[in-house]
Amino acid sequence: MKVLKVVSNIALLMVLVFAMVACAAPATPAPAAAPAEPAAAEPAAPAAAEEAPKEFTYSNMTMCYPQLGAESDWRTANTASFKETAGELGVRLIFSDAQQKQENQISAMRACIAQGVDIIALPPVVEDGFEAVLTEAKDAGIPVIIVDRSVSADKSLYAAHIGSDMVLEGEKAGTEMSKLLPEGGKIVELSGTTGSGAAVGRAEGFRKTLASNIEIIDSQTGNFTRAEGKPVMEAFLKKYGDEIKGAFIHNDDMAIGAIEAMKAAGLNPGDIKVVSVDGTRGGFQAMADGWIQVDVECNPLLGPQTMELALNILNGKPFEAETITIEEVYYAEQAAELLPGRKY
Ligand code: GYE
Repeated sequence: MKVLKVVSNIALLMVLVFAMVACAAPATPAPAAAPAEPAAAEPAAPAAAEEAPKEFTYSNMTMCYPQLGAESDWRTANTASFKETAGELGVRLIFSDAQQKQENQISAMRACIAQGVDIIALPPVVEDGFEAVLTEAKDAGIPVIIVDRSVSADKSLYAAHIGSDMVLEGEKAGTEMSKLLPEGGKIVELSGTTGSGAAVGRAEGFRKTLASNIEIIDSQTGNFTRAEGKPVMEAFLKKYGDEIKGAFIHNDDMAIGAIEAMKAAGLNPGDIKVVSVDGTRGGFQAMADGWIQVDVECNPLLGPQTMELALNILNGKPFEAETITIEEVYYAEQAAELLPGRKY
């Protein structure tokens, strides 16, 4: 571009000199706008084209995805879904990993706003505290799609939400736990990241459908990771021993950590009835091995739908403000058969 400009400037000079010599015009400086031809040589876009709204396509769209972390197999699959879809469609994806820290996620969003991306897809680590940065995006004219977990911010601050109904997942888990413990009994809860839409919704839904003869004697967070799930279960086992008849665990990674603790304590599969969430391959394997009785599915493969939604938003086409992922409930008996077909 620079070379082009230099060449066109030289051309402009030559034409000017030629015009001056040919017309024997007085040697006064030529007004800048005088030569019509050389001006046309400048590759300036006509004003009208600037005013026309840009037609977005996958290949001219830049999407920012400030991922919240890499805490679970669910998250790994979610990241892969966005990266693979972007690669296939030709979308330019600006990806970052906030390591489960909200301040990192907010900084990543601010960097994207400063770069002038076309759209931001945000999987919020927690529900509260995104108002300021969402307002900044809105003021900059950058639409935001909330992906996966929810935010507590006013709906006017973002364009759409796409993800699971976490309350419904909790309700399904509560129903299943009630079926697993018809006689009732004491159970524990290993909850997800404190303040996250996933943990808040699942806890709420679970309590709605749980039979009244079942008592949640303790609930602690394992932050959605295997590493933190294991010590939480160890502590529960130490404290309550064989009083524990069931465990509601908010994701498969924490369940896998908790199973390690159960094995170490000498328990057998099924001694504690486990209801988990996600339906990852790891969860299915644990079901096939008898450690998890029921797995409530939570689908992480949100890349294709989110990118299609983004295109509609950017092009001013009609779009759904709320898209809920359709999900199943899986049982230990089906696990071995379905495991090879699981996509994450
Ligand atoms: O269940 C868990 C992940 O927000 C739905 O986050 C997601 C949850 C998912 O770490 O495994």
